[in-house]
Amino acid sequence: MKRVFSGVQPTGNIHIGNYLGALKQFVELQEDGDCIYCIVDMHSITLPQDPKELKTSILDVAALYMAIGLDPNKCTIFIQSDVSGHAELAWILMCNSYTGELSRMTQFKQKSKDEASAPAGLFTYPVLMAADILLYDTDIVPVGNDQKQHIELTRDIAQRINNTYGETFVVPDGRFLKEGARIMALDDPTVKMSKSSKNIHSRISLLDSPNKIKKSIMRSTTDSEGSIRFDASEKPGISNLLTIYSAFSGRRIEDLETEYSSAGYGAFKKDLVDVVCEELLPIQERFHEIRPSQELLNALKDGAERAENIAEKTMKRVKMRFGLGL
Ligand code: AQP
Repeated sequence: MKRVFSGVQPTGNIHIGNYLGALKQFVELQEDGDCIYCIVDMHSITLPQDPKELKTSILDVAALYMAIGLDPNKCTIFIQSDVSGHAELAWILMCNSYTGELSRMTQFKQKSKDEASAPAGLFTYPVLMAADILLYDTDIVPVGNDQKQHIELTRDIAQRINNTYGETFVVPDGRFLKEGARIMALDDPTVKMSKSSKNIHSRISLLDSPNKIKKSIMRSTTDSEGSIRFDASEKPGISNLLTIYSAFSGRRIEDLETEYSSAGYGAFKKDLVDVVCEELLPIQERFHEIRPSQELLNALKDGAERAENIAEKTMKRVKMRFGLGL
């Protein structure tokens, strides 16, 4: 059975980019993989967070994991900071990473560009991500394709250590979907949809009301041509909406182009609102049941115990290879 690992940061509300790029894959994979899904709270403090909001957000993400269909009887769900091996391994990996390779990470460049002085954690966070993955002898990492560079870095670090210290880590592969690998912002389809954008209409969050979903889709940026066809470079707005429609409905983009060949953008957008609401409203219902439940806390506690067990074995092996400790 392949080991699968992935995570989501508890910063802001999970949006349909996170859902279509990563979370939907999580659900699919739990059927025949040994899946470990983490709420990566230590990643979120690379930028300042309000402690109360962070606590709430961690439980929101955990409840959303379960609301979209992750079953704690089939997979492991836990909070990253509950397993100390992540930070411990990150330090060892950091000593085997280079500032040159870290400064090439595009996410660091983007996230640090508005900071007068970027925290060191923002610079080294791809190494913490590598530690998250390598700690669990992961074979497959389901993520959106904005994480491709980080997966490559993880592979490089693992191979480097294996070559120098002997077989220590499983070298993981990323798993990227064709549809939904990168959902773009609704207000600016040249940048990815993101939790941290200041414009709430740039994204659809999984917990948005039908009214908000409608507003965000109806005012999304398209073009003046008026024809519904996929052309990511010339028509990025409508192409992004076609991708979202296709990913939610499971229908091929070519079929949607044919169906809407004589429709206007308004009619297409209205139907897209329905398709999105149809999938998100039942998730929201389940979320509100699970969020206050003891079942959620039990799942996280059991998940942390199982994760800790695996992590402990890896850390023993790593320390032995490096000659650390007694
Ligand atoms: N726009 C996207 N399209 C497809 N997949 C995406 N992911 C993120 N944005 C998109 C995937 O979602 C997973 C969880 O992401 P994350 O929470 O760990 O962090 P992120 O990539 O930094 O997400 P955001 O929403 O862009 O947050 P901020 O604004 O805080 O940076 C990952 O698998 C990611 O690939």
